[in-house]
Amino acid sequence: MITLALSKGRIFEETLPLLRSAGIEVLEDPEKSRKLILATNQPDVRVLVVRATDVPTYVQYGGADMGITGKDTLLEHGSDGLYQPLDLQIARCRISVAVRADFDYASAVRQGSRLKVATKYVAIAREFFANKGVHVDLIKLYGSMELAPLVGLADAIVDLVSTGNTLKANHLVEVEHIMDISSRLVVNQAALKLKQAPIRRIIEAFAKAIDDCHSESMDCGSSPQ
Ligand code: PRT
Ligand code: MG
Repeated sequence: MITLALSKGRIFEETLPLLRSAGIEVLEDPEKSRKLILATNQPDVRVLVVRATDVPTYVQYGGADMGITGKDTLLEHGSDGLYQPLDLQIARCRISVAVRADFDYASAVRQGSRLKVATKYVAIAREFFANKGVHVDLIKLYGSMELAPLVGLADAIVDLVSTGNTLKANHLVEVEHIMDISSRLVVNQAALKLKQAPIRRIIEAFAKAIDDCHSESMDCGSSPQ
């Protein structure tokens, strides 16, 4: 049995075409079913539905053999014990610093002010501002980061941006582009040894699907714009 951990929403949706190219069809829709273990048309492949931030944990401890997770989650969680054979180039976005449109970020940085930064990505934010030599007080949030500058909880946020519509709707502007993000295939290292043939088959099918997608310059459903 091969167990693949996925999160509901964009990662699940964008993974379906890759699974299809490996001959795998998921038999239930996680948005409709309450089941957390979904069968596929392959009797020896099943899908676990877990929170996006829990995917690396399931794979690390062998609760799943493989999983698909954003690079943001991997950087924040750490990737000990995880083999990362492929950048799937799905669920693409960027991680950025944003502030209220009326906040003068450039002068705050120039003057060496201490910034209050709200984020779910404490590790990524800490490293980014340390490299820049900016002193920050980090405030850990679990969602809706965009709200923090609006109510004076923070001067800035570090968050994912794809279309930029959420920032715009909340009168926030992007002032730093920290890095580009896409989703990675992660594999449990012990599973890779014990179930080498079926796992390799899936990795190769995914790799071929990504290649085909790029060589034909098709819209592969992963463009944020
Ligand atoms: O929702 P939950 O708390 O369970 O977990 P999650 O938010 O971590 O999961 P999910 O499914 O929302 O995101 C899973 C992964 O998708 C992330 O870890 C990223 O790698 C990737 N991804 C790609 C994104 C986005 N694009 C994205 N736009 N994740 C979140 N967003 C957010 C963004 O932060 C903003 O608040 O979507 C909102 C809309 O973005 P705009 O710029 O298009 O308006
Ligand atoms: Mg979410």
